[in-house]
Amino acid sequence: MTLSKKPLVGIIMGSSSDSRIMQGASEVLDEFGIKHEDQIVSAHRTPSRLAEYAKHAEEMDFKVIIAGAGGAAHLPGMIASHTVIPVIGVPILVYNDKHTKKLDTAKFSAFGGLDSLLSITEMPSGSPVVAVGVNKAGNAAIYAMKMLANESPNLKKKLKLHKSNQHDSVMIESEQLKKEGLSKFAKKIQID
Ligand code: RP5
Repeated sequence: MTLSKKPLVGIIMGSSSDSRIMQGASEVLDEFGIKHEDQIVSAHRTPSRLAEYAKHAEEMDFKVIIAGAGGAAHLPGMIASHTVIPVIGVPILVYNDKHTKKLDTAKFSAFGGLDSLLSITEMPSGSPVVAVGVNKAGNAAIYAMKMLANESPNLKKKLKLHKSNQHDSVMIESEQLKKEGLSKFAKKIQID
């Protein structure tokens, strides 16, 4: 499988407001040099386009689709019902608010993302969708690459390096914590 010439991953989202979260998937794929094609496909506002997109994804020979949606979150399941390409759903917490730039002042789904998580994972038997955690678009990208890595030793190597880098950064932090003491260390950790 050629991993660089054409997009292997299709990223779709139900609304432009989802792009703030879904960009997390593109960032991770870009970091690993995996090409992706990104589109907005609304299950409720563009239902016919949804079916067309599924055909397009098959024509493009995408190996995996990452689909993010908030609220009732029909998009991942409906795409999965139109194609045999595996679909990874990203349940989205913030939605229906295209004008707020800051996430902390944006509108949230009434059920805190649990609505979209359950909607995506509770597909009836026969048309499965896997899901990552709420807003975890980056994890969807890592999972997609794990699937692609079955056909690419080079990508597998990169993912293993990514794992060992994660290990190393925890070791560095742990050493620092041991040296400074917990109270001093904790004061320095800023959560944005
Ligand atoms: C879902 O409902 C979208 O994925 C988005 O998260 C939310 C709001 O969509 P719009 O009101 O922008 O159509 O379909």
